[in-house]
Amino acid sequence: MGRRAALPDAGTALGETIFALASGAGAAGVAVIRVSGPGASRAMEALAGLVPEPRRAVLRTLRHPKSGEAIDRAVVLRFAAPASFTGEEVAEFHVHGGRAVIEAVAGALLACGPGLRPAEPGEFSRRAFFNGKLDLTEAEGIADLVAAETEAQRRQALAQSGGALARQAAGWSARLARSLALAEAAIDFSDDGVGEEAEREALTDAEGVAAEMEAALAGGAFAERVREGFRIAIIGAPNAGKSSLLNRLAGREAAIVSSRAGTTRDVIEVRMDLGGYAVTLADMAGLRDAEDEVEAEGVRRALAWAGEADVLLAVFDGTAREPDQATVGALAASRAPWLAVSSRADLAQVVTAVLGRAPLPVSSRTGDGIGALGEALLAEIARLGQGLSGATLTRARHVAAVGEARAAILRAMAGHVPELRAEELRVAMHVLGRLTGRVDVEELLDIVFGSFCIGK
Ligand SMILES: Nc1nc2c(ncn2[C@@H]2O[C@H](COP(=O)(O)OP(=O)(O)OP(=O)(O)O)[C@@H](O)[C@H]2O)c(=O)[nH]1
Ligand SMILES: [Mg+2]
Repeated sequence: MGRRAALPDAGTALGETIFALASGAGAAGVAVIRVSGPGASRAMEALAGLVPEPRRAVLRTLRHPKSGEAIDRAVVLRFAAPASFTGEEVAEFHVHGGRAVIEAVAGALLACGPGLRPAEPGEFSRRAFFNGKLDLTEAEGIADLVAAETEAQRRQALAQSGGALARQAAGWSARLARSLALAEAAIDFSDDGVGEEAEREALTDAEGVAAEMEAALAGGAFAERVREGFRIAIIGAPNAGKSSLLNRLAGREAAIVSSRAGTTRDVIEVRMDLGGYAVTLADMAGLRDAEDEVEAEGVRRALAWAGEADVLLAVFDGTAREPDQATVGALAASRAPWLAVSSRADLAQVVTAVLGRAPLPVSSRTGDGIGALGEALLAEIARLGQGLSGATLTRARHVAAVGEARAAILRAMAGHVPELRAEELRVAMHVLGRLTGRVDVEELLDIVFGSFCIGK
């Protein structure tokens, strides 16, 4: 697969040697300081007094290259170009993970002389990209893997960093290239009857690609949510028990609870891991025509947040004679799936049905029903992903590019002028190239690598 970008941009001085802490900040058993570039072996020689065989770990005392003072005993390891993460010469110092040790190693590396400097955020991955080790989507997958907090995020990021989307896009590109060749043949041979058949074949193939893109786009929203977290809005009447439920689910007193109706005004978001999925659970103002100006603003914000939610969790006061009508109305009007609970299950329950469904009884006081609620929420989230083929479009950028490419193919299929058809297929390929970084990449690099932390 030809992954090489057209040209390195001016901001990437590939001749320089960079270094950074590759492991996390804060005291730890081991910290890894990574050096990449043509001066990596020289830096290792200067600090460790030897350049070991590639991929052979050696225990050495690191010393300051000028003063000779011992810094730490460390495992040193090197990788020879191009068989390294960046594709360059790479040296790694595995030191004890204390702040002073890390500072001293950084100081010693700087003392090695010019040409060795601290890395910018994302610079290691940027170099890997320029050296053809990763395409843009794989680099994004690595950033996601580093940021992954839940199982679903980890699995998705691992697939992406391993090239799931890169392979899919490359497959589409190759087929479009063939369609384009046929479309061009149709133009060249339009006079001798070969044209029509070639053109039909070109379109059938492109049509197949467009259909696959459509399936990927359908899974895109889900994949994006896995990455960013599903949004669950807790709605209900004032005093229904929303904040108590949030606190119970979160396992901490995130929101103020009181017997006064209209306590919560701001939207209170809590991030949690729900059975492997990242979710943002939001408690909000109770739905009513509030007289109080501040509460009315709270209700407005609640409705706005709920309008964007992936799942609505409606809390009905289980001891009330009637389910709250404002909440029932919100559920009836919602596009998102919803789940109803009746609160205060430790007291006598009266509410039996909401829009024809039995609400799940929960008690935030005793914890009864909370486990079942967690499972029901998880099932709703899993249902959102049902029937979707491989979730590969994990970012808005991917969804936009594939959507654009698909639109171009559809225009190619609808058009009647062979020259314009070929041009639309070319547009589709170009857009796919931008997705993986094979063309037109410069403007994208800062977006992709800007979110990396230093050392990645
Ligand atoms: N017995 C019992 N009381 C509960 C339960 N859940 C909430 N309450 C009580 O109901 C009252 C209202 O609870 P909140 O959680 O503040 O209700 P809310 O829906 O957030 O109310 P607003 O923020 O005003 O909209 C408080 O006095 C809680 O202690 C429960 O499971 N059992
Ligand atoms: Mg509240």
